[in-house]
Amino acid sequence: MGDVRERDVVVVGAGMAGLCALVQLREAGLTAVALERGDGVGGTWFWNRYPGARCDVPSLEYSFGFSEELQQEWEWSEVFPGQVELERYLNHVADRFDIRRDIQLSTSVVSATFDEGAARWTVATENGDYWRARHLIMATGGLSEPLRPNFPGLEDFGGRVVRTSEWPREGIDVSGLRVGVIGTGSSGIQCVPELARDAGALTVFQRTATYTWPSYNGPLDPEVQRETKLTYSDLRKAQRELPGGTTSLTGAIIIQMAEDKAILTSTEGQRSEALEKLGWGASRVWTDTIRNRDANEMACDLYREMVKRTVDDPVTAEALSPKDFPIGCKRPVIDSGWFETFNQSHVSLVDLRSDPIIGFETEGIRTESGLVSLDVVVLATGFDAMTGALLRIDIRGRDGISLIDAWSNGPASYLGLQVAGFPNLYTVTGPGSPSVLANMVVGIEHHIEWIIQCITDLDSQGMQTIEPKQEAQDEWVKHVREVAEGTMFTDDSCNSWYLGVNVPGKERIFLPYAGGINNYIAKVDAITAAGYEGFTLT
Ligand code: NA7
Repeated sequence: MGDVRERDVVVVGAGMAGLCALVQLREAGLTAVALERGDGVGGTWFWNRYPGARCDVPSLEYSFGFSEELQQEWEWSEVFPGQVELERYLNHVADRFDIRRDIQLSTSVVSATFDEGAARWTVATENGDYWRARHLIMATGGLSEPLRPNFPGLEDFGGRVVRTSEWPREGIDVSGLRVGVIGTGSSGIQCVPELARDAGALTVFQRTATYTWPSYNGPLDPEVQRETKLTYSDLRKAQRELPGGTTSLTGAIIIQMAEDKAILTSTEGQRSEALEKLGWGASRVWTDTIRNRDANEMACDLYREMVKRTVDDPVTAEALSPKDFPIGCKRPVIDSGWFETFNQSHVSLVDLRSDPIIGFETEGIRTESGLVSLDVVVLATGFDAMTGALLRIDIRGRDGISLIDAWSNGPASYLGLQVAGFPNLYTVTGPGSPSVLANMVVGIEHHIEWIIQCITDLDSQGMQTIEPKQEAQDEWVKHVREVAEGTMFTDDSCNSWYLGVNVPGKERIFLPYAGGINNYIAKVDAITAAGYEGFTLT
């Protein structure tokens, strides 16, 4: 082993969670380093720089609340922040709090091993560096390990292939080019209208149609921003008291969209009225669609009616209408002109259900019905969510047990924060925590606060390690499963990345905690107040 550098804490990742951790670790008087794979900070907002990349939580709420000065001085320009603005914001955070000196960029962590005798983690990087620390914070992000589907003949393609999650900094000029996009999740749906603007021809290859709602994004009213800032701490408090961690009604959190109305008992007249008044929103305002599949199907009908009204070509409209799974099973997407884009004459859809991809050829993509000639192919094919980035690293806890083995039956954790057998290892917004089901920034800040409080408490009590008791972890895993049961998240027809089914071979397990971040925070607070109930401190 070469040079080994020592800190109190090693943080893996310098995205939102890593930056938040560094600022607060420094304030708590702890030494830390963040090891970051990218050559810049920002995590998700560093990598996903494809045209149209935008957050689905409003900017005033998708921002840090840990510093009053920061939230007062930063000015957001749009209701929903785009990637460029978010990356600029996160760079500002790094500069403002002078944390760049604690960040080592272009550094991929390959392994982390717990030394029981010394109660230290040793972290090895691809560059051959070693770091030792008492605590290891995995701030690796929930959607940071891209899926790389193996399309036959991909290497033979004569054009350019680019992933939305690895979009080049200098951008790609698609002016006049024939562009193909594979994948119609958030990333595909966001980039298609933007690419269509310049492309000579655009072909979208869709395997599953998506429920997506217009974001109605636009410039942020300066008066709204000013007023929000007058009582920002109230807003931050309110976020933690709501299931989705946001007060926004247009955000991604479907559970908050429900008014006090059941669709099952509604009249046809009421449903038509909802369509006329609310348009796309008509499919999201009912209380009984979250747990009742029949109710949900009625809301889906309203949704499909809107697709029909928006897309000119009936065959394309039919193919773009989601059918076999309920609203709310997958993460709702917000878009800027997705359906309208298909009314442009140079944009076409290939429905892979009826016309599957056979493979790539030099000229383009061959489907059963023929060859689509292409210059550029954009892969918007998603991520190995929530566990991919953790399991890519060879993490070994007590007795050399690997996280891969510990999670061979699915990711088990206590509170989504710690794993039995892996002392002083923390998974920020890990599986088993609300994470992707709530405003991520609220989840991140809450976890970082908890971790730093925990380290401080250990130090003041003369303790070296903390880890969950097996029974407490088992109970939590059971609770996470029970909370999601009976919701659309776990409906048999649901094939979401929340369930891991988009990854070949990944066990079908619902990964995040669906009980609401408000309830989650209350539970964590109670456990902490009871002297870290369910944890072993040594
Ligand atoms: P998603 O939501 O996982 O979407 C990936 C898309 O790629 C989805 O439409 C997939 O179809 C499609 N896909 C994946 N593999 C293939 C293959 N082999 N052939 C054809 N199509 C394929 O990822 P995103 O990046 O869009 O969004 C992830 C999250 O980021 C999003 O939920 C927001 O939270 C932000 P499928 O549906 O599996 O049939």
